[in-house]
Amino acid sequence: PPRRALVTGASSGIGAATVRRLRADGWDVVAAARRAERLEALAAETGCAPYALDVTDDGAVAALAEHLAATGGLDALVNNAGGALGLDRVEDADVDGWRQMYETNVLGTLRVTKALLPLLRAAGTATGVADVVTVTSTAAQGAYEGGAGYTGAKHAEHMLSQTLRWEIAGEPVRVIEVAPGAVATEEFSLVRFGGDARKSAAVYEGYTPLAAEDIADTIAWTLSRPDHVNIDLVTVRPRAQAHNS
Ligand code: NJP
Repeated sequence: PPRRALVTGASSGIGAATVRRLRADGWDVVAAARRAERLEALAAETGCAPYALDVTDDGAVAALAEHLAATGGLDALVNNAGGALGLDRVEDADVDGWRQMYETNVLGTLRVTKALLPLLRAAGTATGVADVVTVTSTAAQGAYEGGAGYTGAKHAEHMLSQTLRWEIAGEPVRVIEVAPGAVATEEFSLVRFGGDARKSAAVYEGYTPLAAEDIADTIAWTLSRPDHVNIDLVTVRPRAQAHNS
């Protein structure tokens, strides 16, 4: 039977591209995010299963775990929901923006990973391997002006991923981290640059950002390694991006 993956933050950007790629690779895919109408369109296009989910909602995440348990379990989790808010200098920081960013990126990834690990462990035991992939950022690799909230959140996700790997080493669940540089998505275009992603990024930074498909390719590659291989951390950045913002 096809293996089954859950992608969070599947309604746009890297998540939607990952759903398309995994479907093309023959996976059953549950596509989760808050914007249900976008998921319906993605389902019509790709045959994925749409699932309305807010990763900041404990009850909703528990219900997701029950749903997956009752409908065939889970072989791979892609923790992708997240984004950058409050890209301000520390002295101008918006505390509520930071709270929301940590709730989504850090605690969202923790909540979903905790809730689904038993299912992944069961699938890995039955089939040989299961996977947790977390999308962090080059922002987890250094400081930049205005980035304290986002770099902190992505550092926390990085440490969650690295720590979990040690804690469950020896079990049939791989723990993988994919760290993108600048990717042309809604986050990149709307939140950071307020316009067309590729154009504004090129003007702003002087280079062409990655496409969401570049990261989807990387995620699919990590999942397709032989069972005994764990890709711990892959950084993918635009060729000319020389810093971590
Ligand atoms: O952004 P975008 P990306 N519950 O805005 C979802 C990281 N990253 O693809 O809920 C559930 O197109 C939201 O869905 P919705 C970045 O930090 C990016 O660029 O419907 N889902 C949407 O599907 C993030 O972790 C760049 O609003 C929630 C998705 O998240 C990941 O890549 C660079 C949610 C965001 O899609 C994907 O971001 C980098 C919630 N509470 C790392 N809140 C980059 N683009 O340059 C949001 O290094 N979502």
